[in-house]
Amino acid sequence: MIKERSTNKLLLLLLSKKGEYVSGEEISEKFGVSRTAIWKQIKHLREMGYEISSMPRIGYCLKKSPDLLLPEEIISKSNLEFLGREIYYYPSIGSTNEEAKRLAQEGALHGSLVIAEEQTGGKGRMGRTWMSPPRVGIWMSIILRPSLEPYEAPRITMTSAVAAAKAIRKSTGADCRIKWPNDLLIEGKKVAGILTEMSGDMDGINYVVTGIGINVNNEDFPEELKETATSLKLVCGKNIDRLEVLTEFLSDFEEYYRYLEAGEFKNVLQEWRVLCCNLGRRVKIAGRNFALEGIALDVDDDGALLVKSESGKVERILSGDVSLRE
Ligand code: BT5
Repeated sequence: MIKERSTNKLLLLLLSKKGEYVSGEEISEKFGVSRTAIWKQIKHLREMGYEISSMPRIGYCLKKSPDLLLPEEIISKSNLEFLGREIYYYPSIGSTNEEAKRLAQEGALHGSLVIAEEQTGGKGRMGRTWMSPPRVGIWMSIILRPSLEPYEAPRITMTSAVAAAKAIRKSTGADCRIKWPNDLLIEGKKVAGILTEMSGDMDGINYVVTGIGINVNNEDFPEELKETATSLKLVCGKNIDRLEVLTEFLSDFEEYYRYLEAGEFKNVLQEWRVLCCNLGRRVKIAGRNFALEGIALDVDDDGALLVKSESGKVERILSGDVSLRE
């Protein structure tokens, strides 16, 4: 596992002038380093997959980036306020949520991001696994220190769901829908999942980690997921730019999170309702120790699903797995 690295300033400069030549002289003056040191860094970037052309006496020009979710790529492609002030990037890790919790315990800043190209122990809810093969998806966790009460934490899952559904819709045109409580579906198949974990006590929330997994360029799934899972590539029939989906998601997340912090959760909820595919439909719910069938009427401010059961009674469901009946 490679530890988080400091931002590569040369890469940031080249990205900000993508397609243009930057002279060796300008680089060496800017960063106070020798021409040889620059050459070594260029060599390293090329080894990572960057296409950089060099012309004697003219300089270096970044032509093409590899398909990697590097912090420099995210920074240069987005205009974020609090997200990504710290970005921890890993080519491979067990679980970004586990790493984010560890970093949060150590004091990582509100808005820090933990991103991996591959997870070897990706987690779903209730001890389930999340398949996260290398370089095809967005496997990411956000560390938050919200001024919410612990019971309001499900609002963060809802905010992530709205932001992710919007980002997917914008960057692919696909009809991505939210399935309560934490799934995103396209054509009835799961394209993304959210896992929100919280640390808090009677006095309030210490931190929240919201983890999101989006299947972007997966070409197939193991037998047991074939019927239920999909990816943006499978839906659109072409490769999708992971960085574009990710940066859209981050800017949408910031937009909706602002409502959350400003006490205007109703704006998020309104979007959530429009995007949700459960409401008004017959659902079957499997909870940890209950099962229920009925009509999903609505969600409330705490993220609970309101289900009208056979007996006519409206039940408030806080967690569980939903299957759509008709
Ligand atoms: C979820 O759980 O859907 C939450 C997934 C969260 C994953 C992110 S990735 C970044 C962060 N770090 C982590 O370790 N996790 C988060 P749940 O609703 O319990 O669904 C899990 C179920 O989805 C599994 O039991 C499988 O049936 C199915 N599944 C597993 N991998 C999948 C995939 N890549 N695509 C679609 N379905 C999958």
